[in-house]
Amino acid sequence: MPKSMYVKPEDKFAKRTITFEDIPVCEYDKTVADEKKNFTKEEFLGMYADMVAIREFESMLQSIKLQGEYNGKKFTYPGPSHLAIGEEATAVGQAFTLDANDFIFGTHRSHHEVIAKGLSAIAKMTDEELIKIMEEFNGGKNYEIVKKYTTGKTTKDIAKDFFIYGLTCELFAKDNGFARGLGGSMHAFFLPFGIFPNNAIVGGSGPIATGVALYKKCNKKPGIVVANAGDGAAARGPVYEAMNFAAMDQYNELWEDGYKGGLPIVFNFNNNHYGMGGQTKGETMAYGDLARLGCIAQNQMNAERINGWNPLAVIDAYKRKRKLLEEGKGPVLLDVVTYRLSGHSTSDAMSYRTKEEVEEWSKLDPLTVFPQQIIDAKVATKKEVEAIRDAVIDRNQRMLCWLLIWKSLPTPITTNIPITSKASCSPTKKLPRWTIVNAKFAKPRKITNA
Ligand SMILES: Cc1ncc(C[n+]2csc(CCOP(=O)(O)OP(=O)(O)O)c2C)c(N)n1
Ligand SMILES: [Mg+2]
Repeated sequence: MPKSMYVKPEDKFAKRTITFEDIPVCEYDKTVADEKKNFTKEEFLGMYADMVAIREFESMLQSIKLQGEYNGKKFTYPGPSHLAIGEEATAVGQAFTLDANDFIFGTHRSHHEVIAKGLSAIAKMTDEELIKIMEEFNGGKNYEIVKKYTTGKTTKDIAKDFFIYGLTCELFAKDNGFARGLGGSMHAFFLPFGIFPNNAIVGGSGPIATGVALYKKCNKKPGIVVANAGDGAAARGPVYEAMNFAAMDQYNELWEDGYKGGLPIVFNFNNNHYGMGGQTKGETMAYGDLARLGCIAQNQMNAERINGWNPLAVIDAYKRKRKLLEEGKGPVLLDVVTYRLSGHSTSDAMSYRTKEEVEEWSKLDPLTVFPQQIIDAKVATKKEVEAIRDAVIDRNQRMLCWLLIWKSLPTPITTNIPITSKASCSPTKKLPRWTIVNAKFAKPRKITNA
């Protein structure tokens, strides 16, 4: 109620037109060859490696969920499985520019965002920082296991094993999970890497992330906040409330110097065109294009629609939008075009879309297109690209070996048993080495979209 803002009748009744700025749609269309000078070979291959890490991790879950096995080893996974097969480039592009001071919040479908953010944080942190995190988490228990069984030669490789192991344990409800196995697939998080808890309430990330962005602004903390949400979440009231809260006029009109400007937050809509079986554009929504929703704010939330199947397009957008957020010109809305090749969950019969539609998208699968661009641009050879894929598959297999070892440990609700106990729960005996050898898997296999 600022009396300084006098409500003048003649202003309120004045004849005028409300205008809007054009909203860019998929303007960035560069390839690896076009961007060869702006990224290193390591960076291009790193993007691909992280995309494969996600695809393979989720293919593993899918295989265990549907067939009860992964590469010949039997497992059960009774938890939820909202896979993001097809949406990997979207997450990797987003995470590429983010560091541990940038916080992400997610949804029921967020394994991809978690993995991408974790691997990106590892790539950016120093060895000392990573070792400290590994030593401190869970009283160092996870690090002990990782050190013992990792094949990683560098601290970063060991940290990747540590990270994927903690996530795997979390999903399989094991005590060594990042939330002691109590959160599971839809609530995974790891704060040291800036990964905040995901949330199965559609649109739930919006208001929570906005609160954190307000905290960052008021306390002048570094970094930005990303509220990941699906296109279906754009129909949810709390999401609009959050976007309005993040863009309120008072930040510019009334807040004192040094604190002016909208909140440092990106409302990142992963627009896969479906909310379960409902098609958003044309059916359940009124927006035509999701990016239009930015018009709830005077700065149109710097809204833009981008190609989420090109990691380079997502990186480009995040670099530009971060600058705006740092200048106090937030919030930002990104309508990130993507597509899930898998079902809404593994029990989805996909009766709401045709086989032809999925096949057409499959032909553009970033997991095929991006590595081919790397090879065509002579950034790396086919052999180098394939070696990356094999290493990732090998890591997943090792993670499951480790899980297999600890598989008979009770779930966290009942356990206090030290982690050094044998699979049979003998409290003291250390695991014999042969358990690992015995648990070896078949040779790396080809990645499919199945
Ligand atoms: C408030 C709320 N309503 C309904 C659901 C059930 N539900 C779970 S996922 C989902 C669809 C969400 O679609 P979208 O936001 O586009 O995300 P996507 O699944 O496509 O990644 C629905 C309706 C829920 N979890 N929370
Ligand atoms: Mg959706």
